[in-house]
Amino acid sequence: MASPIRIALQKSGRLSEDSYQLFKACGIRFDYGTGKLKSVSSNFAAEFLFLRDDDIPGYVEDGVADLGIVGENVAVETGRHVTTVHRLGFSKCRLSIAIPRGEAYTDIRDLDGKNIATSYPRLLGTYLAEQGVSAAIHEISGSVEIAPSIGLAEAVCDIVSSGSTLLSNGLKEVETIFRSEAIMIAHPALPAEKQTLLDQLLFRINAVQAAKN
Ligand code: PRT
Ligand code: ZN
Repeated sequence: MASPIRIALQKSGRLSEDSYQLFKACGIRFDYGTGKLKSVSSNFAAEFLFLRDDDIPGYVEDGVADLGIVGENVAVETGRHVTTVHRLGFSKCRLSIAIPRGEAYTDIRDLDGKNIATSYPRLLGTYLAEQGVSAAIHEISGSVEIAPSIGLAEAVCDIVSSGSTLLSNGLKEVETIFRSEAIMIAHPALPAEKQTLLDQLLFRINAVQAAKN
């Protein structure tokens, strides 16, 4: 039997359930949600690793995993050299800049010289450079939305889905800088036998997606 293709999935979070359901719909069985870090499929040459989403692009770049499912926001932010092989259509969200609700806002130039707190310094830095805006980026790893109320920054740049987190922190969205969804990433140079397994997997995923539409 071919050596299994190794697929890294988020252990526990917003991508986990939909990632599992995708493989299930493809007819690929494996143990999930048991707390184990690894699981071997009983009916497809695949082995699953359960990891934090932020670590997945690095594992795929290094070849520890052949494939992974992550938010495109994380794939781009980590700057790892991986190939996007499929867009999966779930976990849709956007990365947006927000400011306190009471502040006036005309356009992006209003952010010149301001402090912006974010967990996405690379994506934000690229966007500001494209717009010709010079602002100070403060990288923080969580609870970004409280930064303005504690005087850490005048603006934030964070993931938005429904908008209710911004609302409950007295913030308003003023710029959308990136639109994201879950994507399947692959090591850029898969050996031929793994590429064959990836092709079989993508064939099944396309069939599942076509049946939904
Ligand atoms: O533990 P681990 O590191 O694996 O997980 P994590 O906590 O870093 O990630 P997780 O599970 O929260 O998110 C995984 C991916 O889901 C993200 O990288 C995005 O691609 C996608 N996604 C979709 C979201 C959201 N929607 C989302 N709403 N990621 C985060 N949020 C957060 C956001 O940071 C903010 O705090 O939800 C809040 C905003 O939501 P609304 O609905 O109030 O606007
Ligand atoms: Zn994470």
